[in-house]
Amino acid sequence: MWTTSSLVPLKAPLKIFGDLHGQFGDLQRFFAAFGSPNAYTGDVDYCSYLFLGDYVDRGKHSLEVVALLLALKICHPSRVTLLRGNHEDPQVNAHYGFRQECMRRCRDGAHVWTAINQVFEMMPVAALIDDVVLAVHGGIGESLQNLDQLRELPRPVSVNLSQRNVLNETQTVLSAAIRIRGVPIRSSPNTVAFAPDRVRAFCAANGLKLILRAHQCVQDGFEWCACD
Ligand SMILES: [Mn+2]
Repeated sequence: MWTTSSLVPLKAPLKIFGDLHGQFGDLQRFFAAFGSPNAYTGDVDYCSYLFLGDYVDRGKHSLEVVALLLALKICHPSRVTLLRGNHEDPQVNAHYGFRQECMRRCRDGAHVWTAINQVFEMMPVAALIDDVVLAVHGGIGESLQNLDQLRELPRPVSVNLSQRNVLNETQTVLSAAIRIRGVPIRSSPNTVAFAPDRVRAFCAANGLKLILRAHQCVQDGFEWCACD
């Protein structure tokens, strides 16, 4: 992760996974249904895997999700990309389950929790697929203007998402939420909303066809937004 830019260049074909949130069973089901990064039975020789962040918290098996994804990253470094989500932050995952899981299940839980959060600080925040699809966990917020701003984001970085009113670009990309007409956004101090007009303008200015994101739950598992 250290050797790549904060905006990772990727090539299709790709399989892309949204928030896992400690649901190791769901990750196993996805791999069983769609193939896994496996040199023997899988398709990792011609297909890449992109995970959009929020590996920990909420579910009961954050440790298994993180351990498996990091092992896959080590086995297939150029084929597996792990982006950072807003829960890859100690200020957040101390409160939504990951810290408690480490303390309960590991002999030296505090050390495990701290060490894994140090890995999170190294994760890139965005990927650019075939130069035309931007993938991020949260979105583009209100202030992001171009892809160079993403490429230049510093790492390792502690973003402290719990802090009010001091959003930097990394925080914005990780926690931005899209405002869909008629659907209110759960307001929190670190939510930066962006609307379909921003999506269209950002795509036009940067030669993009699509922004691909996770972070917000939708009824059918995926949803199109801001399409003409
Ligand atoms: Mn999220």
